[in-house]
Amino acid sequence: MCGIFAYLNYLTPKSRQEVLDLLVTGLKRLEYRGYDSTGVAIDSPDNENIVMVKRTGKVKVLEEAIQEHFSGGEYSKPVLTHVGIAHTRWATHGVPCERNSHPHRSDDGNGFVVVHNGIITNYNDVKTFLAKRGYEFESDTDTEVFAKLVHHLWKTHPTYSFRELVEQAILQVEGAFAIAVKSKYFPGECVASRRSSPLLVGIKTKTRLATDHIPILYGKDEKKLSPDQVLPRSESTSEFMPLEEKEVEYFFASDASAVIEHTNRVIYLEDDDVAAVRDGTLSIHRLKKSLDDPHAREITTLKMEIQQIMKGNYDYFMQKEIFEQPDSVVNTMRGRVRFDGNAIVLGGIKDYIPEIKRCRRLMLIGCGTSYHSAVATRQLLEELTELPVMVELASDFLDRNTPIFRDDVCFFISQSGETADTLMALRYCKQRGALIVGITNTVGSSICRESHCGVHINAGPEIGVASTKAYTSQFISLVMFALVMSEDRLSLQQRRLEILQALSNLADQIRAVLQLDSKVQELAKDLYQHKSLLIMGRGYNFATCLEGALKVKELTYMHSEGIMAGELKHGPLALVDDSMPVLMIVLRDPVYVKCMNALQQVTSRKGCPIIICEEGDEETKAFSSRHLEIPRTVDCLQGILTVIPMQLLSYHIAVLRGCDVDCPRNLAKSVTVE
Ligand code: G6Q
Ligand code: GLU
Repeated sequence: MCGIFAYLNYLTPKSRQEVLDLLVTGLKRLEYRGYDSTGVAIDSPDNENIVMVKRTGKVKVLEEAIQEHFSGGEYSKPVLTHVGIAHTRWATHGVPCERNSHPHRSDDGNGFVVVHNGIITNYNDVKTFLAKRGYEFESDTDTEVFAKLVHHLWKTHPTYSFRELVEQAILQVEGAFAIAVKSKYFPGECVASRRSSPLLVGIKTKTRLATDHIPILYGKDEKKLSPDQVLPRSESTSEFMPLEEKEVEYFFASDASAVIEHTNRVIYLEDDDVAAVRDGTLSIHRLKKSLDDPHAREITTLKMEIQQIMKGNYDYFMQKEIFEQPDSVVNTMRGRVRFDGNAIVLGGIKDYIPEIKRCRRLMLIGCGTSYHSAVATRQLLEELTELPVMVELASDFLDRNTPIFRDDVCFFISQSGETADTLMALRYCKQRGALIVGITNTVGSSICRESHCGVHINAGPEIGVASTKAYTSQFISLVMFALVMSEDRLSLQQRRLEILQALSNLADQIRAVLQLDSKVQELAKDLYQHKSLLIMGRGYNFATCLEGALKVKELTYMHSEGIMAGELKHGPLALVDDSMPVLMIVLRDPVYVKCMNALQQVTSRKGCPIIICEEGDEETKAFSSRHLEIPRTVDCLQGILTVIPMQLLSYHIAVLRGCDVDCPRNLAKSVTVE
């Protein structure tokens, strides 16, 4: 999810032009997170209103628009106190366009404006509630409901403070958010909050902050609060700073890369914290006090450089994205899988399910890693939909002029949503009357727009050219579709419950597999000087072999091949000897015996395979001194867990070989040419 940046100067003279420069620079520091549109909101020169500029495209486009709209005279006069908010958007609800860009407003008078990262999953309910009370919506986003909800609360609770209005609003919304809100009715105030999306507050004062924490307040404590509990005090006296010295600046941001150049003193907000600045004083509030709640939020000192902050504690974006997968798979399921009721709702295709159930066959079409997600889920789709399922490489599908019929349902899987081969295949099928379903990570992309319906995988922007978290989110999205299709099949309910249960454990199990990182790094040292790596498996793990081999090829420039273990005797076994690196996936699933058979074929030719097996499987481990043990999950989800070691292995081999992990040679993140 993308970028929030807000800046509040209190008794610190800044012109609106300087504030806008700060806001734009803050967005530039967040560009690396990926986005499709931008926007800012500041006080109007007459201090009576709020003015906004929003644009699709790069921050540069916004910067040019700001220079066009907000330059000269009034904007160069310094103001002592001001609040500006800014946003880079990665669309989840509503295509990238000016109308859908943030900030979003409560009414034509810009009474309240909000910037939001994340997904408000119950936005339709909130929208209905507000529409019944006369609110008209101007965007297709989920975010807009928040601005209007705060406005509605303001109208119905005139005595509420700004902080209380926002607090009451976040009580009503579900999903993930990081938000910053400003209002013309509360000049000089800013309120921010988060739930499942990151948000921090930077503090900059003329004198060193004497305090290293901000107390957490509950309910209406702020009226009882003694000044020294919240005012940053100068070091020199035990009193809090006299008014004229209370110059202070606050920075609200999605991550520290946007703050570090201004201050290294930051507070990382926790879920459901509400941070409010009023009269230059920062206070942090929580609605409910729980036993393990600390009494305060610590003001930490950043020690990282900007570059490092952008990648978190990781050296490469791809590495960061591998480790994001416990969270990205949850985001893919968020608001869709109801684990309590074992129900699944895919809003983007639910109206088409009856038509899909009557179709002749399902066709899954994609390229590269996206194609592999189709291979990975084909067997489960056949099982739960009881329909024929074809998986096709888009390029080959077009070369063959594959026959397509009106009662076909064609899925187009694409992280970027712009891959030329996949898009051409989509248009080929659409011309022939098939139903088109897009499975993409990019709202507003060509494949997204040209599909009749679809599922947004919500993996968040993927920066590394080699796809990792998008693969597992595509995988999960197709599994969710299979579960939706079998909702009314009595004979499949037990199977569905088993899968839903496994989905609820997936994030923790991915975390457990990621713990193997250092062990994988050791294995990479054995492999990185070789010329080739054979990866063997079958059944639900054949896709992992294909995907693992692709990762090795594209990241390390080594040859690698995913081999169907059942094919060994038909040729590939000739490659095996005591010097050929082999990795085998052998899990306790319906094809375990056949995989053990393949393992014995390899070891009897003096092969020394690395084995990916289930935790505690002593029988399988006995075949090799090099093994990676992964947690047990339902067979159709094993591919999520077995691909992680492959992602890590290809990463570590690439590092050892000195390759550019994020931008492998000859490759692009989106192949928009055929
Ligand atoms: C894999 C690469 C590449 C990608 C394809 C399809 O790591 O990223 O194989 O999967 O080029 O791209 P889209 O998913 O964007 O269509
Ligand atoms: N869901 C919001 C939208 O689609 C915010 C997306 C984001 O995180 O940028 O506008």
